[in-house]
Amino acid sequence: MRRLFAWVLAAGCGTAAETAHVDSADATSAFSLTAEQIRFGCMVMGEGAAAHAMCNHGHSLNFRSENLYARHLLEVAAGHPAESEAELMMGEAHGLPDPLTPVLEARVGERVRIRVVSYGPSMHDFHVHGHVWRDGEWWRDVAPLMPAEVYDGIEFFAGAGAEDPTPRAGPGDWMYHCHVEPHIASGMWGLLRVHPADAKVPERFPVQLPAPVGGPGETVDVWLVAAEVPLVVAREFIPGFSELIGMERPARVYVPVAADAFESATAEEVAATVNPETFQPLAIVVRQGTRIRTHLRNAMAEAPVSLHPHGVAYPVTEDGSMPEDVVLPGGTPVTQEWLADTPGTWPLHDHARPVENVTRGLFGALVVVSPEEETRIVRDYLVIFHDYDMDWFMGAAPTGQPHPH
Ligand SMILES: [Cu+2]
Repeated sequence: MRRLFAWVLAAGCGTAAETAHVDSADATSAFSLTAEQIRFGCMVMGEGAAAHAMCNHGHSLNFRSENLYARHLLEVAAGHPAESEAELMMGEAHGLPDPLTPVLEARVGERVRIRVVSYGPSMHDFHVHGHVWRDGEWWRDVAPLMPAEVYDGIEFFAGAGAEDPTPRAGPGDWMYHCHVEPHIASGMWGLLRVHPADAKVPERFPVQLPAPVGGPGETVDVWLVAAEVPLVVAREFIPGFSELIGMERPARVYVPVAADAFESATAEEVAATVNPETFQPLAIVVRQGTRIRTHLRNAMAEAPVSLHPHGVAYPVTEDGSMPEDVVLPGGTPVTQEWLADTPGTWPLHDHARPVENVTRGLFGALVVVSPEEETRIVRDYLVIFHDYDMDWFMGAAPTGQPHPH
């Protein structure tokens, strides 16, 4: 433990007596840190206003945050060398479970597409290990995104090249993450799991995007209820962790429902359809040329909600950001209709109270697929980078108050 103490103290986070102790080999029960000290790996950034401002946001992927720094501390506490974090970036290293963040899966040689969307106040930079992709004249393995920016040109053969299915990286667990380093430490990473080419796998992996629906001339109805649901967003590796962030977060999300449940389902019934450990952001996936007709109901207790799309074609009355587009709690549902004429990945989010609602989870994506893409892509994934502001969930900023930073 001397090494851990030295590392923590070097970052200026208090005295040894306050920082950490390990009483037994059972690290999960004996390890403890104060909330301030484990604050999302902020120790690695030092102290002061800048560190606080960056670390005070829970850096998340698809609602979930896997704190690499907490995993590191746990491994060190269990007696593993502290020098390297590399093993943590692989699945099941030292018996640790897979990250809560999406595990993107494919077999060697299957064509993978990753669509990245960014929400929130930060800049992020998508990076995946072992793979490159083609971007016009350039080969790339990083893609920077500003807030509300989309980068959906990440395509490669799993375990192989961008344009050649000959094995290159091979099977295994490959880390993907935001390359803003403090964001890795505080949760913004996941795994690309490449199975051997002959592995028996499900036809569709759990977080894979659904197959596109609709087509030219067709109308697809989407029934959505905005609801407050508890989501499991982080893991309590270390006692005290949940005191800081809560393992469950009272998220606000769009929940797709069946047409016949749209008007009648109670807030509790809608919430009951959500698995808090696996629920993913809303993804409406259609073929190019489809008319999308959304129906939005508000089952939340107090927040107004709307649905504002990017990229699709519509008259101004269907924008989702006008006063008449807002659905009040218990209010009359709003129907909107858009033409998905442009292939790509498009943000889709609340515009009734965007700072608070989008921070809490009212976002998703429209995915418009061309016939050629539908044939080409075998495994299609959506990764949403976002930050949930800890102050909202720590009670520092009551509902409706201005953003504290
Ligand atoms: Cu980032």
